[in-house]
Amino acid sequence: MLYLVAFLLHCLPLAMGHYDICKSWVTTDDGPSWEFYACQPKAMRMKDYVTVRVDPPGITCGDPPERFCTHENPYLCSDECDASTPDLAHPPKLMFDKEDEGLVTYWQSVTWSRYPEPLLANITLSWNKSIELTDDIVVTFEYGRPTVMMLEKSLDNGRTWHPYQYYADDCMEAFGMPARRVKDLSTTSANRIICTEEYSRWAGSKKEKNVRLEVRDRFAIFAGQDLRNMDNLYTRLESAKGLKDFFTVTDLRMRLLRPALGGTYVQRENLYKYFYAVSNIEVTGRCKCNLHANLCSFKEGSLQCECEHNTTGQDCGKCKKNFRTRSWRAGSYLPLPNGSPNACAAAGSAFGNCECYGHSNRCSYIDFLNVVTCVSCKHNTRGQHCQHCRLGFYRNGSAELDDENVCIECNCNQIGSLHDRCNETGYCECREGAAGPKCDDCLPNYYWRQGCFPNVCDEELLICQNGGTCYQNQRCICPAGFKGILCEQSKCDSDNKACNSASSTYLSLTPFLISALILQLQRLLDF
Ligand SMILES: *[C@@H]1O[C@H](CO)[C@@H](O)[C@H](O)[C@H]1NC(C)=O
Ligand SMILES: *[C@@H]1O[C@H](CO)[C@@H](O)[C@H](O)[C@H]1NC(C)=O
Ligand SMILES: *[C@@H]1O[C@H](CO)[C@@H](O)[C@H](O)[C@H]1NC(C)=O
Ligand SMILES: *[C@@H]1O[C@H](CO)[C@@H](O)[C@H](O)[C@H]1NC(C)=O
Ligand SMILES: *[C@@H]1O[C@H](CO)[C@@H](O)[C@H](O)[C@H]1NC(C)=O
Ligand SMILES: [Ca+2]
Repeated sequence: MLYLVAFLLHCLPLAMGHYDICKSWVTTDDGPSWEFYACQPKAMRMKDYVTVRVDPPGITCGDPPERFCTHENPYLCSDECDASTPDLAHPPKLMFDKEDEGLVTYWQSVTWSRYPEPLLANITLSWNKSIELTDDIVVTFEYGRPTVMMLEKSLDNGRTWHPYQYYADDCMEAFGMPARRVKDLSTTSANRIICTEEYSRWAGSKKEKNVRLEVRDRFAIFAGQDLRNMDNLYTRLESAKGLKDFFTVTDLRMRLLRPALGGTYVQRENLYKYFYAVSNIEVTGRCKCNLHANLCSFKEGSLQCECEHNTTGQDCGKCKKNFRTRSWRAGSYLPLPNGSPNACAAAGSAFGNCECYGHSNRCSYIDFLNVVTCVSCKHNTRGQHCQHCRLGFYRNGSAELDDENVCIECNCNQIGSLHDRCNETGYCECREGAAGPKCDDCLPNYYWRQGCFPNVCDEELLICQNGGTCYQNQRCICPAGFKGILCEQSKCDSDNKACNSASSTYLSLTPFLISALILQLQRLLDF
């Protein structure tokens, strides 16, 4: 049986091509069952799914209509761009259309009439989906390629941008970078950001039209010419995270910084021949599905992986609900040639029957207790199944047990609370006088000073005696001749008659105040 499984594992995916299928129905001695494999979608022409934006506003030619010339024929300015006439308009969508044979269609910018102010344009392509490039990005320019441009990329739907490649006829002058070629890169520098002069020099506007980001040449560093040894490439993509990310994008931006000059300096007397014109942008890649899908479809305006292995999300980046027995993992190209699916698993499945609610990857058998228990529960959980919250944390009522946010820190005030544990609704246990869910408030008649202390006095009780005044609820400031916490004691000698009488008056008048005093003293002593 083992032999049969091994045989099937070995042959089926290979018969289909590399990582093309996610599962297959196989027959073993134990009967038929599913086998699962690491899988990825086919490469596609990504320009069919892109959203484009051209900046700044007004950079597209034709509004108002404008004449332009070519470098070959600089004084025969017979061409015209007019946005209101379909045949003469050059909107951005013409960079992505299917061209009928012989008819080249292109987006075109305004001419450089505002020279010497630079002629700048950004072309931003967005997919709202992570894409792994599988072939060169090829941008086709009509009427000459820019002398200076750069390519940027984003991995987070345009929130942050990073340089991808610099292009100039003189890299040192334009960007302060030495010129390099991808062919000269090595295995350790395959994801280096370079400046290249290969695509920016004047070669006649008809001859060399393309500007590339060389993906194949970079693959070839590992897979050899003709990309024969893809296994070696996949092994490298697996072990070097930076390398995989290098070929992954959600957005691309071309920053056009200086147009073609026709091999000479800018001629101020004829600025109608300087502009950008792009007829095609070819981006070939596959949806990034973390090796958990072999199909990627265009739904509701966005590409989406059709996730297998009980994963879900736009990139199959998490486990489906009820399949979070262990933490999510991307599928793996390794071991060669078929990889590992790293499928998400439901409770009670092959994972030794030990449910950890996705907070642990590992179970361990404890011999003397004869139990299997989760090891190193994450997300502040604990317990045999990571089903409890660690001390000092409480259960998030709106989160499922397999949610990363399932345990919330108690955050008890260290001074106001007895310990850092709390009850199921996050209430801490307070010391005397303290109050509030976190014990950082004081009860009425208490004041906060490194903890809650009982008020000795306050405005309403007017508890300070013999004309004493209350200071911040903490003590009575006594008039001359009186002392004590409530100024209840006379300072007079006992053999002074006048004093004795005053003191006895006080005693006889206010037995209530004495008991209040004793109460307050008791509180202070208890504390
Ligand atoms: C192009 O995008 C960059 C950011 O990547 C921005 O700094 C620049 O101002 C933009 N240029 C134009 C012309 O919109
Ligand atoms: C991006 O894709 C997500 C997931 O498919 C979708 O919910 C969202 O609406 C999309 N955003 C845009 C701007 O298309
Ligand atoms: C996913 O879950 C279903 C049950 O809903 C199961 O039949 C299938 O085998 C699971 N797939 C994997 C890869 O675990
Ligand atoms: C409780 O869990 C929900 C669902 O995951 C989460 O949105 C919320 O932020 C969590 N609450 C706290 C206080 O962490
Ligand atoms: C937690 O303590 C607070 C305050 O003592 C109380 O109101 C609440 O009912 C307690 N919650 C539980 C679940 O015991
Ligand atoms: Ca076109």
